[in-house]
Amino acid sequence: MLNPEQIAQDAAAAFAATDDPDALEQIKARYLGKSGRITELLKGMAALSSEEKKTTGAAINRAKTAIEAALERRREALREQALAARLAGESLDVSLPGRGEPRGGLHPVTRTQERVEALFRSIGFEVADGPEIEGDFQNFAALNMPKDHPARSMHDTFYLLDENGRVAEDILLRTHTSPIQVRYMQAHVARHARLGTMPEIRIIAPGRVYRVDSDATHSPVFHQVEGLWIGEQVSFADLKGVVAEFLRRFFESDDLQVRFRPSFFPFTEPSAEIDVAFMSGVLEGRWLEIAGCGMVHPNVLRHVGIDPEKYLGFAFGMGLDRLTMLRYGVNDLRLFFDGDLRFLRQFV
Ligand code: 2NL
Repeated sequence: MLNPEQIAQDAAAAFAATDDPDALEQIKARYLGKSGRITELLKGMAALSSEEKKTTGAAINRAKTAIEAALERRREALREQALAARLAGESLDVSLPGRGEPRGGLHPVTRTQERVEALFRSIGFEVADGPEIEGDFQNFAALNMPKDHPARSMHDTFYLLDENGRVAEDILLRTHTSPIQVRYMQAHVARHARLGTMPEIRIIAPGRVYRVDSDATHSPVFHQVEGLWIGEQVSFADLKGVVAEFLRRFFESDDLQVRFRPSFFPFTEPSAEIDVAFMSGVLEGRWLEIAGCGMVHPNVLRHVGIDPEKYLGFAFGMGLDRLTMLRYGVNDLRLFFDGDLRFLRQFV
């Protein structure tokens, strides 16, 4: 019969001789497996006397424990070897120069919007917001635009489809930012109904709007800002003062010329178009249409629950894209929507 101690020494030597974890487990089977050397020894004990069984059994068990310990030590050593090899492969040179993070920047139209918001906040206007998917009432009906108004046609307005894939006459992409103001007025009226008084409304409503229109000067998505001041004593003179002062501050030009021409909008009466003329630069002396405005139509006030006999006010609207083009000297509207970094980087 082979000496258990000798078998344990053989096993330890065999474990030490391999660097491969899988091979190590194979070798283990040769000693501790079903037909391994230790197992064979245990089977051979059947023939021994009970006195011999005691001493031989103890020797075999010592050998088995020694083999298991040697195996565990070798497993641990191989694990450490593998980890060390992996870490060496992943070594990092912290002295290398960094790759750098490209710096982001705001879109020029966003910069214009933030500038407009800051200027109006500075004279006491609040900035209002609302959904881009709107209802017929908020976008059209409340604004005194009757059912047969051309702006409501599918040639001009993006309508959404219902769950059956049919055009939902009632759900659309807002065609202007007016519905933000309609919602604001409705909420304002509801909030102050109990008090019997109504604080003034002074808001601007900037945002993205949509129309079925696409050429060199029109994009199906563009940006507007509208303004609204409702109170008991708000006049067309206030409108002229606020808008002219805003435009002079926006373009940083104290001598900017501003003129108001009679016009028509369904939601204002009277209505006017606003033109500006710069006193210097490439556009010097040319009148440019920049905004529309007017006194809020009594029907609009009625639709949102404001008594037009007690309150009145003015509203105006202008294109943020157009303001941006004039301020930065951009001549093609489409540049704002292409996402070309060669263009956009110039504004960072
Ligand atoms: C333009 C003209 C305008 C308004 C927008 C307005 C909003 C309400 C009530 C009455 Cl809630 N009016 N907005 C009024 C006049 C003109 O925009 O040319 N925009 C680019």
